[in-house]
Amino acid sequence: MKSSKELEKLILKYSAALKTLETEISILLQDYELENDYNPVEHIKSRLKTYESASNKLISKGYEVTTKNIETYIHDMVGIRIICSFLSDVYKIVELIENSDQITVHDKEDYITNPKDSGYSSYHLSVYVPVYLLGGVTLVEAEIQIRTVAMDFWASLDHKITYKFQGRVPEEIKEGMYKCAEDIHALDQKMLELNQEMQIIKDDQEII
Ligand code: 0O2
Repeated sequence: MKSSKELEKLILKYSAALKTLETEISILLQDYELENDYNPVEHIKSRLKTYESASNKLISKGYEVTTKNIETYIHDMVGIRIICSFLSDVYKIVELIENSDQITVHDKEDYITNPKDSGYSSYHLSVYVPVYLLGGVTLVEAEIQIRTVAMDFWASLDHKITYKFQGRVPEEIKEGMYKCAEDIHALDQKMLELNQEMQIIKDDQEII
């Protein structure tokens, strides 16, 4: 199946969806910055899930590796990660995307308010983006992850640990990571408060 036209079509569809999503998000953010003189984003990463990674995910979920099953059961073939400085920025970006006419949000998971058992923290939006191909328009599923720099630091080490131990992570490392996730949450709160205090002092000085 790997070299079939069917698979090439699927990859074309996902690549087009990624480009549409990147463009729409970039326009929304530029417009927000013009309106508010503030850019809530540190950086953005995007990726198409590899065929190998999609196949492994299908196998781990107990499904046969077919293009149909990739379309049905893999919800994050197209992925964008938006990294911001402050907790409040995460929710600003969620609101921007929810109000977009191009992107349809069909599911959201607030792992910041309700972190995963591992300690993983991030805001996930499952969305549809329209893709125009010869046969007409199709809605393609994508996942947008929005998180702070600190949460991203945690997630990237967690990803390395999971990969190193091939999923069988020793208990003491799991506990250490959970503790770090708690510390990161407290740090994000403190940084947000300091930023708000700084803003109030700056505004007062401007009035004087
Ligand atoms: P990768 O390599 O990042 O693509 P689903 O993926 O929707 O079938 P699930 O697990 O309910 O199933 O989805 P969820 O919770 O939205 O998580 C999807 C993605 O979130 C993962 O994709 C990771 O990117 C990230 N994620 C979730 N939990 C963790 C965690 O404990 N640690 C880290 N580092 N990332 C996490 P993939 O496909 O698993 O991985």
